[in-house]
Amino acid sequence: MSHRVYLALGTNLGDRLANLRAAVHAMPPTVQPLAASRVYETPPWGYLDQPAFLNQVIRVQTELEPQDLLAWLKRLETDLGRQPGMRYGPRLIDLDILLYDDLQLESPTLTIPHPRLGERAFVLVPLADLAPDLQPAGMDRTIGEMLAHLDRTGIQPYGVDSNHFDPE
Ligand code: PH2
Ligand code: MG
Ligand code: MG
Repeated sequence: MSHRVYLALGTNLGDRLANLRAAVHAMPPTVQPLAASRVYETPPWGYLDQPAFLNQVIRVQTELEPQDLLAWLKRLETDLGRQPGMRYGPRLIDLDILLYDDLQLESPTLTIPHPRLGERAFVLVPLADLAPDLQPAGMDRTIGEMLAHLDRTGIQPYGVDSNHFDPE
């Protein structure tokens, strides 16, 4: 069965745009990107003394179950050159599962929807490019409604608009 999944991409080390592109192109054959938000430059959140991030959200179609998808994403982060580092600290590439169909899942290694989704403008701004009216499982507001309550100061579209595609 095919699942519809939203992934958050983040990077603040090296050639950030190349890191995002490499991640999208290196998805395993079982994970097909269907749409991509614009790329945004975003001020660091959580730990402030680090370079600005680029963030993007993509919609993918996959047959992988959540834990298998997570394992693939972790491997891809490592393959792309990510080194272990501090929580919320600088990273070459971060690939997080935001939403997986209407699934609600809580396990020691994975929580879906992403537990801090609603607090993070750097996730909601790109997600709203693709799905402003989507109401995540177990939440009482849409992406657009959650975003209206957040400070999006300093978040700017970055680079060329061809990063953005959404055939729907
Ligand atoms: N990721 C973090 C911590 N802080 N800040 C921004 N702007 N973008 C991120 O992707 C990000 C962050 C840990 O995953
Ligand atoms: Mg993250
Ligand atoms: Mg992560």
